[in-house]
Amino acid sequence: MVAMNWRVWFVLAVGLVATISGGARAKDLVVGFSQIGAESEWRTAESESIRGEAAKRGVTLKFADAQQKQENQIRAVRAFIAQGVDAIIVAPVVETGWEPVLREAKAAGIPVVLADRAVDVSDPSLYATLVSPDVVEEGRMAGRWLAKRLDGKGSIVELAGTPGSSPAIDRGKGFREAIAEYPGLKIVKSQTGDFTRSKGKEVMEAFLKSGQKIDALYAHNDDMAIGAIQAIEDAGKKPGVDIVVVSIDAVKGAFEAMVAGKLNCTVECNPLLGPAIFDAIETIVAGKPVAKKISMKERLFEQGEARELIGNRKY
Ligand code: GYE
Repeated sequence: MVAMNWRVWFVLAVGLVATISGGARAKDLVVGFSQIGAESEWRTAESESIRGEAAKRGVTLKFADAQQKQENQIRAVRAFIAQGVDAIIVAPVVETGWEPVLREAKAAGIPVVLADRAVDVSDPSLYATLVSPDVVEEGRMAGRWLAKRLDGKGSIVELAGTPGSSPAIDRGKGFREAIAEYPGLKIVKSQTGDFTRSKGKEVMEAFLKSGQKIDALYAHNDDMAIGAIQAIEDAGKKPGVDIVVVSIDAVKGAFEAMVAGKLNCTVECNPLLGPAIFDAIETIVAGKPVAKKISMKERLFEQGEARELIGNRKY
């Protein structure tokens, strides 16, 4: 047994050093994920992407659905800390109110990766990175497209996302920035539809009943636009023709609505964040630096190209 030569010892020693310095390998990781809920097609696609990527890499994922409530998210994060997970993913429903629980995670030495929505904290070291599309730019893209389509004049109604959430704030901001150059374009009504089809429909019904002249609808996500399209049809008008409709996400449902001629344009927001999130987590637990924000490039899709592209859509 003493016959192990220096070569064998060398291999064993290298293996040991690699294990220690490499930290936990992907397949040993335990990661907690506090998801907002399932309010939209987009959100469901994101959950699937994160779950699928965890399974692919052999990561144990603890998934907690917050049903749209921040207090449920805070409770889930505290439970993950108590369980001593290796990392925590949070898709924060709103921007504010995160400091205390993020401090607890930091004190426990557990890195937090934010998925798709930003938080408003005074100390940026409270989270490791934000993996998210550029939501301000999405709003700008929708605004620029609509300004062109309306030739710089018209009355716009806006269906905003969840109040206090970063995509609602930033998509509102980006859009206003883009249309500011056109004094003939006015946002005549703006109300939240909470990123859901049912609320989008309900609020659009009220907009239509108000008697306000409406040339276009800007919805912060496709689901609200799809709900609103139903309301427009119920009111005896043609969505996509009598009222121009532009929204954000580019989910399958939006492509179907474009093929049907009811939605005019959707700006892509990629929900397939799983690979980028777990790349970041593996880098962080290996003790290497990551960028504070990890974004992806996106484009918009118009009605005319929907039929050709719908078959290739992954979400
Ligand atoms: O656009 C919307 C959703 O946070 C970027 O949340 C995300 C948004 C997405 O429910 O559909």
